[in-house]
Amino acid sequence: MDVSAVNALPYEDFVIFFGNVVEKCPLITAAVWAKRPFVSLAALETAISEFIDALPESGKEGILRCHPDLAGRDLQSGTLTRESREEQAGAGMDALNSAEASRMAQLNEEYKQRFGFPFVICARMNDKANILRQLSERCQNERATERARGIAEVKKICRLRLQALVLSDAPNKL
Ligand code: 2AL
Repeated sequence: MDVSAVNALPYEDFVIFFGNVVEKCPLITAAVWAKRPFVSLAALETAISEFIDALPESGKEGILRCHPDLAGRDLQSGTLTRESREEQAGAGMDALNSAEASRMAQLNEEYKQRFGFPFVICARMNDKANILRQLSERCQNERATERARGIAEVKKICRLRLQALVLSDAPNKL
């Protein structure tokens, strides 16, 4: 799908197609539709990034709270979004041994207790060992540092989701 095809999408289709580039935040996609025409896919990504940056800190934390835990309840109950399921499986989150699973659950809880939002990391850019190490290290940070770090990870996830969508021929199915 090239950028002219993206620019030609009515907002209903645009939101269906790009609505989960930020996990469970179709409002962001719906808002940036009004910024068309995009000169490139990178310009669409920039529009999303700028929208997020303009939110108050409470809005940024809201975005983080829309993310499922890694190896958490949604993975176990099969209720992850397709994108999240693929990302988590790619990082081995669906194949943790019992020691790893309980460490992950314990650290995820500790992180949420401390910050009031979940630990977010771009799973496609990390493996299991790296995720566990970063989760443990990042529990020590300040809240504002973690809010910014989590949002930076959301943007990495968004970039990879956008690329996957635009490279696929999925729009033909709209
Ligand atoms: C996720 C997710 O669902 N996909 C990803 O890359 N990271 N969740 C998370 N809490 O980091």
